[in-house]
Amino acid sequence: MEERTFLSLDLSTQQLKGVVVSDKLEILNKASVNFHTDLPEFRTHGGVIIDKTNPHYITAPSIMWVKGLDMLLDRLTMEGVDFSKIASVSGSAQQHGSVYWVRGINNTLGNLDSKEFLHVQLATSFALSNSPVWMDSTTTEQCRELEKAVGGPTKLAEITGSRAYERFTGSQIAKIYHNKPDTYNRTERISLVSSFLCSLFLGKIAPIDISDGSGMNLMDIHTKEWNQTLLDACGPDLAEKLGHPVPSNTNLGPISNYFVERYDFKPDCKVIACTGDNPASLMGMRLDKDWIAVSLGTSDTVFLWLSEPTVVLNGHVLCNPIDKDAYMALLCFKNGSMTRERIRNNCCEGSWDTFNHLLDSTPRGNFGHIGLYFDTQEILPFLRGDYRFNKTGPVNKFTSLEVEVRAVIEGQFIAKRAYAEDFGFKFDKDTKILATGGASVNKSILQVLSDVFNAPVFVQEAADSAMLGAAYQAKYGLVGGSYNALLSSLPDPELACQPYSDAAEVYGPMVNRYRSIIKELVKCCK
Ligand code: XUL
Repeated sequence: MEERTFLSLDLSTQQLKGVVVSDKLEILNKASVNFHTDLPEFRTHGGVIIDKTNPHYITAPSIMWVKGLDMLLDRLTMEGVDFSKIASVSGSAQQHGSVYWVRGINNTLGNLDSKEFLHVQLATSFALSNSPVWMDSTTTEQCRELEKAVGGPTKLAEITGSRAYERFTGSQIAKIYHNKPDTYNRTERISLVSSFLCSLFLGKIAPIDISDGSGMNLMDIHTKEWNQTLLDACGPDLAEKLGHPVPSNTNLGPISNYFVERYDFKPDCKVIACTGDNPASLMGMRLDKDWIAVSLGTSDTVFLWLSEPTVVLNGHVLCNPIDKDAYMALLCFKNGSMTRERIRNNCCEGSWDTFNHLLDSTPRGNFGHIGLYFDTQEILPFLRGDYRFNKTGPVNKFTSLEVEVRAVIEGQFIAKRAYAEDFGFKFDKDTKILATGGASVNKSILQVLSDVFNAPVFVQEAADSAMLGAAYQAKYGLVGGSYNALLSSLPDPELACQPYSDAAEVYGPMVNRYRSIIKELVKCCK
């Protein structure tokens, strides 16, 4: 029997990427389409259009994503992919963005001519040509309305896993209904970016999966159904426009004929529900209950596996894409590597070697100094600017470069631990940290991470963890069984460092001190 393979796509902000994996989940082929450089006719910058008069209004042309799909599949063909071996397809996409399909869309999607490009045939299929994306922040008014509809931000967080956020889809849909009622009325179905991608493969509108669906401020994360009060607060007949949410590993049926005829997929190749990039990353990193994943990139993110949902006003609880009865916590910190690089440039003339040397030569706890550095408006905590403290109180400047270097790294990790604890994550002897992202190659930084969390740090080659997670989902959705057993042939993460024996003693009190400092600062800055 010929070996079967699996295909997954990741429709991220800047590019559309695709990967084919073997039955053992090893990467066989990859390709990508960069929206800015490969599709310049859409005039995006980094895949998005920032409105000239309102920089908070950020969208992407839906048809550009459609055109990207044919381009990507052609590139995979050039890479030697034999689509007839693909047993199932799945995907991940940037979260929160919304796509507005015109009436009659199922008829169009179900009757595509394989001799024509998709973007030619779907040119008039969108009631709104530019999809609002996660970077948009124009819906503050609608956010307050949504919170009011259910009795305040805490109540909304209790129901949906998050207080109202501008980028979440509910307030975005409400804005379209209020500002463009004609567009709303011409819309038969609304997809998330992930379910939009899935719809193209399926040849009909695909359901929204519960993990990405929990990033909309519309779904009750306990029942996994839409909350009618919230739907009504956004627009009429919204339940019909959204369709019924499904578990993330749902096998939705065979691939559309368009792909069978144009690319030689087998008619029984299956389409598995697509999900958001953060849930897909959780799958790609193979996170389990005792693990906490820390991704160190442009923005730093922290993922936790949650057995029960917690109510928090800082951060998000999403439905878990692997186990539909579990949850995941997502924490986003906007000031990650850029801020680390600023301090490196100021203190070490741009050299990581010097930075690491200074970091290694200062003691854990930094002589009681704490530094908080927020180059841009931070989400957690809601602050901007630099704040420095010695043992007794605020100071304008630290006395040495090494103190500043240790302060930026300790401050960032103490914040992550404090917010993870707020989620109810208990650090104990079984806790393990999985570090990913650009800065996870830096052992000196990882040692501080290990000490602050008092837990061993492991590393894994997790570039493209969202796309790999979706590839694992393609197989998992097809064959079922235990997710961990399915992935057992993949290499385990490697141990990078262990905490020093005094770590708990040093950082326990520092986390408490951090909490009181933040409380005061947030009060002052209000
Ligand atoms: C998460 C979020 C981003 C996008 C990026 O809430 O807004 O991480 O998913 O693709």
